Amino acid sequence: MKVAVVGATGMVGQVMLKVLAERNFPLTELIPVASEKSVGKEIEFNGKNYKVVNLETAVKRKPEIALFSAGGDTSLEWAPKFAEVGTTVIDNSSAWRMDPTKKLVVPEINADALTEEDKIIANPNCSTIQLVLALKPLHDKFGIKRVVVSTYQSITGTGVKAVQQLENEYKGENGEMAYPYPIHRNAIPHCDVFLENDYTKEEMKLTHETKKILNDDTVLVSATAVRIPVVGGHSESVNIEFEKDFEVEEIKAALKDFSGITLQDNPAVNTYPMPIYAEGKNDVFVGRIRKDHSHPRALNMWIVADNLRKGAATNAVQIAEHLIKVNA
Ligand code: 2RA
Repeated sequence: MKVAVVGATGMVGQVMLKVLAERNFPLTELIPVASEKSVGKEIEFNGKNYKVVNLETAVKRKPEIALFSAGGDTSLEWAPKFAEVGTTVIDNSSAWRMDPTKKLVVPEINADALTEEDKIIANPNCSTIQLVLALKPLHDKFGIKRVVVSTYQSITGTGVKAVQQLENEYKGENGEMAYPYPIHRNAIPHCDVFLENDYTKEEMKLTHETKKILNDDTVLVSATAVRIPVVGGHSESVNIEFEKDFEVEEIKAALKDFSGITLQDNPAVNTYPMPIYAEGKNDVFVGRIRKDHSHPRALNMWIVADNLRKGAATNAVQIAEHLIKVNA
């Protein structure tokens, strides 16, 4: 199987390659795609060197699958061109997520809805994936009325420029700024851009994408997205109001049984999820599960995941794995 990775030299693209290799994805030929300045560079994958090519060349090679992480504009222009030659595109940008004709997929939740007709599949936003994976088993069992989420997001979600800014600030050096303010010793309540309603795009992605993936517009979601000087992953403090009564043990059992979730919840021995330990892992980690004592049917919990893995690359590769399974 020929697989293209569009954006192969970027942060998510590099993790896509790592995850493809780790999971022994059955590809016979890798087509690494990047901008003109990287064309001709060699990328080593599973002991073989592949030359980076541009998008025009990659389309002509007609890969069966193309994993995209190259920004919305590139995806809007090129995903249809790949689809026209029969490629199935799995796109990590926000370009297609809310398109009513495109599926927004977290495999453990809604991959079964995919058919051979789906030639452009949207990978949800990283902060949405980890949230909705934890919500799904609880929504099925107890009916979710409302979610209030505050995120504590890794700078890797912004990209290399942000990581460089933090390193410069550690060293007391000036340099290019990825954020309007210093990120070292700071918390910036501003992820992506502000909209007319005074929410940021990141916050509205959590609201809109969660409804689409759960396939339930009645679920109310209110979000605050904050950037913090952390690299390992995104953390989220989540308050959930349910339709039905519940016991914490029932919540834990529902989470524990759901694929892709690891419970880390034993305050007596300081056990709870943290990005420093989630980094490099593919699961979504849930802990600090406790009743909200201010409401009869509400719960608080803490969700952590590596935003470059389950939040992007691993979820995309898992969609590709599902496609192989169903088309086998
Ligand atoms: C962020 N979720 O963390 C966005 C894009 N990866 O900045």
